[in-house]
Amino acid sequence: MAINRRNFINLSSLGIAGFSLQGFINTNQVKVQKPIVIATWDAGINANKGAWEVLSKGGTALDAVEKGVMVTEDEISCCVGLGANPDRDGHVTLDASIMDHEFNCGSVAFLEKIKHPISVARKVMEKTPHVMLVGEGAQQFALSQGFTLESGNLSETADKAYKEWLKKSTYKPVINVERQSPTSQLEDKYKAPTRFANGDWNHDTIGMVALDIHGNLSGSCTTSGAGFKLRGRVGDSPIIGAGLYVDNEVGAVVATGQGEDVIRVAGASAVVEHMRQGKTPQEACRLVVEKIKRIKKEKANDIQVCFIALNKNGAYGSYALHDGFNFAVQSNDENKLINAPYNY
Ligand code: SD4
Repeated sequence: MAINRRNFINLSSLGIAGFSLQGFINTNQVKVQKPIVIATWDAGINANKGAWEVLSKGGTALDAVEKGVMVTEDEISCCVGLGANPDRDGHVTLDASIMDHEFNCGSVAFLEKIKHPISVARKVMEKTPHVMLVGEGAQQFALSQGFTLESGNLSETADKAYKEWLKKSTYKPVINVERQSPTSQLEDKYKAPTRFANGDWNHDTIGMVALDIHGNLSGSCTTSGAGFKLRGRVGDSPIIGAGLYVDNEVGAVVATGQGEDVIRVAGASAVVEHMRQGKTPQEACRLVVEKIKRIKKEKANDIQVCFIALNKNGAYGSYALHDGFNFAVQSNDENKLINAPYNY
């Protein structure tokens, strides 16, 4: 049965136990919503389209999450791929990870001049006995696999932003407070109102999790990390268990926001474990966000952390520390942006 808005409304008005507006799950009679893909931020709309081309033809979640985030890596945005903002020394350095339904995983960190870090991460997973390659070694490996070395020149947008940053040269990561990036390439119909615009937006990520028609989950994550970061800084996105985790018996989770604080709590893995204990995807995300808030105390005001989660039944949910995070959901040919619930 196609799960659409009318089914949601009918079921909810009947008060069926276990029905949840964050997805579709009936605990008495579980219906699996598949295929389905969800991705972080407004860039997730275009990324989902890439993933849906694979999923709608019966392709695997693994292929879908790679193809999906490649769309964002190709877009000139401030935060993903080679067009992104550089580190404080003026170099774009990229982190990415991918994980399938059988605990296979691969990642790259501090990778330079390679266009599709997510595909290098997949090669690490499939062609090496390792999980993670970094820096020069990751680049050498990429070249050995046929990837091309790109110029390393900053995109026009990043060059402008870097020159602006150099005037102050302060290192103060700023939480993502806007629902759309200044360089958003979304069609107007998807654009959400920008709130709390302060002009300081400086980091972002595309993270994606998908459930395919065969009932398998996979996830991917790719980013330039925090804009104007210290050279060599690596965030949560390439750390399996922090930025990304998939357990096919339970669910798949990806994180975005202040990576250091996601790493501290093994964020994505922690969300999966809460789902294993019976929490809904949204509750599981909320519990980990609240833990980060407790740990950070008053410093929680200054950071943003967000999770999106998809369980093995295709129910999804999200939770953010602050207002301003949204994510895109594609299923049954509908692709929509949802504002995540938040703590503050
Ligand atoms: C990082 N988590 O490198 C990434 C950045 C991010 O929204 O997701 N920004 O810390």
